[in-house]
Amino acid sequence: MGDETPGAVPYYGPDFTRLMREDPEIASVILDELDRERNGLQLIASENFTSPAVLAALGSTLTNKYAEGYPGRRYYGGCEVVDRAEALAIERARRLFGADHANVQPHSGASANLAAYAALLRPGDTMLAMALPHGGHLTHGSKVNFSGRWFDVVAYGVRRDTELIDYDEVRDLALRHRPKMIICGATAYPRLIDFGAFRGIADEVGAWLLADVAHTIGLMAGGVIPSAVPYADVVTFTTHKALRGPRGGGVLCTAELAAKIDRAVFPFIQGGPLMHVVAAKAVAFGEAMRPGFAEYGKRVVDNAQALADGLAAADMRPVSGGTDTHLALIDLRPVGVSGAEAERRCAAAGITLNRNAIPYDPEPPTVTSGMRVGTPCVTTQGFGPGDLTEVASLVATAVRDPGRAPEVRRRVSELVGVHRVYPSES
Ligand code: DSN
Repeated sequence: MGDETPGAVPYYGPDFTRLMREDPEIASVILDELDRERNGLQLIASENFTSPAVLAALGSTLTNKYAEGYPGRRYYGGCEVVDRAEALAIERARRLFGADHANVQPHSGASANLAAYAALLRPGDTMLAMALPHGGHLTHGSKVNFSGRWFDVVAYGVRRDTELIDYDEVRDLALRHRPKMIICGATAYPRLIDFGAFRGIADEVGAWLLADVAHTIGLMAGGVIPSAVPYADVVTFTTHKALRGPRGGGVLCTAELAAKIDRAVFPFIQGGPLMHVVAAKAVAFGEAMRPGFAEYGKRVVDNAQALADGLAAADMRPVSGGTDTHLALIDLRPVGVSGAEAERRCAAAGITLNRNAIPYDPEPPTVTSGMRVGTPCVTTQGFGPGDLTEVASLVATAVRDPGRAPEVRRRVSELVGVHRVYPSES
């Protein structure tokens, strides 16, 4: 601790009253966003509410420090203090996920993927990855992303009848195209991924296996779903989704790839790490190691299943019939409303979710035939499966009957009043 006057609260950074005084415009943005998060239902599957401890680390003076390099081998002086934050983050990530090596510096999931590709591929190499319209990710080879421009991308999808990954198709494509890397992991796939099957296919064709578990790492941390770590050569992830940490990314890998991954993150794709974010990641990993986090993860999944079941009962069809994870992808064609329109109607009723392509979607990505819903946020604020059954009925009413938006909004206000986000005593 610093040499503060005994009994005084040490100055560590955040001082909101000062921000209100010195920059009321930005202070009001922050207060308005807090109000928005508190007063509506947040069903975006990739969002969460971080703890006040994570926010405190984010708002700290660690943001001031340049620390290019890694703990104990930096390119700047004065890194001995921030080294402790990064060493803690690395050690906690390794323990939490059971990985040989962790790199906690990627600024985002996209940066983590870029680093993994930089470590193991060269431009022009072939990668086999899930198509974005079937639930993949921009950085898995979309034409509008660097990955689609720099690599020769072969895409696999889900079967039309089951809406599940077709492992036979993945194997056939791998045998035909001999990719240097196979990527598994998705942003809108509600079912478990068979990492063992992907490992087998990768071994058969001599490919690296990258698991991008940005969405599900929080469920893996709690042991609620099987981990990708024992199977993949490289695991990339984000810290801000079900894991409930600060916005950011990370990479886990085998000991054999550690040096390559570290060199790819810095100096190849990034300069100075965001040390306040690294410290906040350490806080989140520490929180996820506590016994209550497994219970949180289990409840996230129970809640998603209750939400998917409730929507199915209102003729809003969950793709693949349901979910094993934190999210459900909903086919809105049975109710004759586009994804874009459903997103607008829900927003008018105080419910935030996103339109999303469904597999074989006839509509363009700006319109879509589907919506994606997820339960990390509402679970953090204390909702249980019974509440999610009611939330499903509120979503269904908002989507089907926009004239009832005020009534839905009133009930949303009551529910979020009971399960308050950032209650003042937290
Ligand atoms: N944009 C994230 C999501 O919402 O799933 C993925 O990067």
